[in-house]
Amino acid sequence: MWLQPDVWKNLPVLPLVTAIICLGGCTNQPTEEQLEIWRNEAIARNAEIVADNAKKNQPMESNLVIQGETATGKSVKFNWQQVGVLANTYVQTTDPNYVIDRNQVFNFRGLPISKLLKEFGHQSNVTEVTFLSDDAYQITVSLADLLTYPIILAIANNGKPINRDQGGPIYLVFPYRQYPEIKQKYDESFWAFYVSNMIVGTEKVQLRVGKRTLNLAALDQLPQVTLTETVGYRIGWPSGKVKLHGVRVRDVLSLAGVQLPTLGEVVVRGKAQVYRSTANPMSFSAADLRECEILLVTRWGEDKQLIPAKLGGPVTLAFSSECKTKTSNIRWVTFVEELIIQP
Ligand SMILES: Nc1nc2c(c(=O)[nH]1)N[C@H]1C(S)=C(S)[C@@H](COP(=O)(O)O)O[C@H]1N2
Ligand SMILES: [Mo]
Repeated sequence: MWLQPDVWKNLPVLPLVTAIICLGGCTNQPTEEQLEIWRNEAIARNAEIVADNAKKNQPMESNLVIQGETATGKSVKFNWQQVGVLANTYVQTTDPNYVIDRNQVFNFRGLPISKLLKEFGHQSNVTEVTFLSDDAYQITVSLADLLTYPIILAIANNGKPINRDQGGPIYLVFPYRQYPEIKQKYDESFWAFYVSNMIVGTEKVQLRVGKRTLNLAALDQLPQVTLTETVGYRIGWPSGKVKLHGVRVRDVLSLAGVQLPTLGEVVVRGKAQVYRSTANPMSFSAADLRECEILLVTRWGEDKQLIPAKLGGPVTLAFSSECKTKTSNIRWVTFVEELIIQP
């Protein structure tokens, strides 16, 4: 019986090589013909990888949402075409993430954040703005700096859309060349790739559960639980254990009048694209909720301060490191917006 070609491809290479060599009398030298076949296979596989990467690197389209403590408190969503229209500001600067040549100057075109802030306003207590990316990466910049310097959400570089491997389609760019002082304050880690949300100050708690939307006062009615844990994502927080205060996901479900079926799951949706994937959702079973303290936290520290956007607030999913859920890939979720019941 002959193996089908696609079966060949999936076999481990080494045993196959040994087998073929031994058929030909157990020398250690593959024949010229065999080498030629392997060479062609390698070339074909390589072409496949190159094509695949090219596809992944297509500049993609992205929406941009501006929200939080804007003048009206409402959020605005721009589609890709509207983003393009707003991108009327040019910044010539080096790019600290262009490691091939850190002195090379690029001409970025993007949306001027100072103008967006003036257009949509901000409440008087606001001191910072947080940018969130598709991969849930987030960085926070002071409002004063955003109003002072031409910091832009770039969508083009030297006249071309920005590929994903260069931080596109929307890349936060700082005017390093014109304002060297900005470089001291905001290093390359502030150049956020694939930005999707600009959060002015911190949003109000608005948690969608089934048909209900719960605010902070509603969550505060539930039994309060404190978890002392090292925060499960790499932003803003003090290192080591911190006190997190919130409510149990299972209590939130009952408050909203939602029943979780015995074999059902609750999906925790965060704002970032990675938390909205339907293929790989962050979900917990009824058993997880029963056996673990899975919390939605809104406050932290000894003085129970509200969790600001800078730390992934106002609502963050947290659970104990001792919690053994059936799904091992669960992570802490920032900017939790919705609990979805799946039967
Ligand atoms: N969306 C997003 N932007 C990001 C990051 C990231 O993980 N996600 N990493 C930051 C950091 S820490 C640095 S140093 C630079 C370069 O990151 P890289 O070395 O992972 O390419 O991009 C910044 N922007
Ligand atoms: Mo970094």
